[in-house]
Amino acid sequence: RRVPFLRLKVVGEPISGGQPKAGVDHAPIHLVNAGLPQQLKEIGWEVHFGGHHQFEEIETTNDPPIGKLKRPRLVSSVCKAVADTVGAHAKNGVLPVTIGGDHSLAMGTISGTFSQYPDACVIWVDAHADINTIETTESGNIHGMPVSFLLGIGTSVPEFSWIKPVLRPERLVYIGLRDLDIGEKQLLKQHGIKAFSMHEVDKYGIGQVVEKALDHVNPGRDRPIHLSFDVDALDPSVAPSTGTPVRGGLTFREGHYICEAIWETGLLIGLDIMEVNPSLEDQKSVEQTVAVGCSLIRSALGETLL
Ligand code: EXY
Ligand code: MN
Ligand code: MN
Ligand code: MN
Repeated sequence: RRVPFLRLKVVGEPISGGQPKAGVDHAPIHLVNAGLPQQLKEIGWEVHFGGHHQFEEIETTNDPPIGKLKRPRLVSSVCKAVADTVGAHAKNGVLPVTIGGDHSLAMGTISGTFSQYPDACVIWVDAHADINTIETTESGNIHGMPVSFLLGIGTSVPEFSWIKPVLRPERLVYIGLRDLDIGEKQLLKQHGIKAFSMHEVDKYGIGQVVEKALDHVNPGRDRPIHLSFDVDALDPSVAPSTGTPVRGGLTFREGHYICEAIWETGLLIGLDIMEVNPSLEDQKSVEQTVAVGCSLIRSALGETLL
């Protein structure tokens, strides 16, 4: 196989704007300090570490809510910058690996990869569906909303009009869901979006779930795949340092199996690891969560067990 270049695009502050807890913007530094670039070199990648993305030019002081949406201009501007960066990497044949930061960032990463791969599909691994619209959001936290913007559902918000509805409902599949708002459940039904909750993971086992998920979004195994992995999909005993933990999640192996199986398709064109928050829980939990973030990335990028 041709080993594509990997540019490890690490994004830093102020990328916690999609949710209220400080610290999630520090995750990239922690994963890099834990040795991620070197680990990826050891499994055969040419790693280009782009440095920690800075957003000084973005005005953050005057950013009142739009409807319920909190910090909308900040989140929109950051995601637009991320879309441009990720899009440029994709265009140059570089595999963009984005370490969040909060999951609102996926508006940027997916807009970026789809600018180069419009026929791609998305596998969204999360405890949450992140599909709230301006009408359904209860919290106003934009990290609970990126999917709705990418699908182009809900009333459009002019500040986010740069986001094109690049994602079609049938090209999206979820794995790991277990904490949805009522409005989100309605949206999934209304748009016929396929989801494998923890119930299906228990019922079929993770091997069958990944196979069924791929059969849905990628029946010919010929579409590029963007994997957007929120570490809160994992059980809090596996990834404790995250902003919105929900019990009853994926085991360590189930999470890694998903990454390995997607690597095996040979179709991965974009990877996000989101919502590690090194400011939450004790030192041991932080180290554990950062290490899991690194190992999920290695698994998605071809690290073999034997
Ligand atoms: N559904 C809730 C909300 O919209 O606020 C919780 C969202 C948590 C989102 C985390 C990133 O996955
Ligand atoms: Mn720190
Ligand atoms: Mn999420
Ligand atoms: Mn989540």
